[in-house]
Amino acid sequence: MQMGRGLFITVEGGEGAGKSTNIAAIATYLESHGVELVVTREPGGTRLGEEVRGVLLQVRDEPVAPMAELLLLFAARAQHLQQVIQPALAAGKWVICDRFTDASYAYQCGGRGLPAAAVRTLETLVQGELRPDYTLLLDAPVETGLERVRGRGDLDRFEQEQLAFFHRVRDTYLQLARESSGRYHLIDASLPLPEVQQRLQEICRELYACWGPRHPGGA
Ligand code: Z5A
Repeated sequence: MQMGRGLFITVEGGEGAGKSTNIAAIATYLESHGVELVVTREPGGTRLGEEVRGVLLQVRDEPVAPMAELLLLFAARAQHLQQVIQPALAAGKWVICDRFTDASYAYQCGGRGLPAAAVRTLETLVQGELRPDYTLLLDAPVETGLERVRGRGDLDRFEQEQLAFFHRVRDTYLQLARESSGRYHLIDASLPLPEVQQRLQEICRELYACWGPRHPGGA
């Protein structure tokens, strides 16, 4: 990581793993310790990105080509990086992003069957050398997560996928966590919320101790 730049943390997981709920708790914890923070999400995070998100999540009467889906995600990501993520990191702020490129590996490669090389090529093109410093993977059995979100009403285009799709997504995330164990923190998101949040707080405490405002290389 470059000296003086902020920490780039991504939060990943399947449907209903608790990303939104827990990001709010993480942000409260870090901000109360004086960390300047930008909380954002993908797809989204900019006006253009939020429009792309609408296009991607909307249920359509035509099949969406997996490559078209991937390119839309990376178009939104390019805008997000230029407009939000890179300026924040350069200003020494920490960025917490609800999903990032690992979601493209999990959903578009694992879920939809695109080759990982396609994501790797776009990753290099769009991000250059920027990669998340830490990734918090909220992992729960597929059925547990779906049960949590399916109580919410109308399902979006992803949520309407078959069970096998979500199993492939989860398997890909777990494989990424094994391959990049230095970057990944795996959290059992099937536990009761207070226990999940306690574990996340421990991780944040460690990150703060290493990279917090008082650390010489920190924000
Ligand atoms: N996508 C992609 O395909 N490729 C990419 O590169 C990117 C994204 C970046 C939208 O993302 C879609 O974009 C996503 C993948 C695709 N597919 N889908 N669907 P999203 O992150 O916005 O969508 P999501 O995963 O569906 O988010 P979500 O449904 O909002 O889930 P969540 O944020 O992980 O969960 P939550 O809202 O915090 O919690 C859900 C409920 O569970 C809520 O009532 C909580 O109170 C409850 N909850 C949370 N944790 C617990 C625990 N531990 N116990 C009990 N109840 C809990």
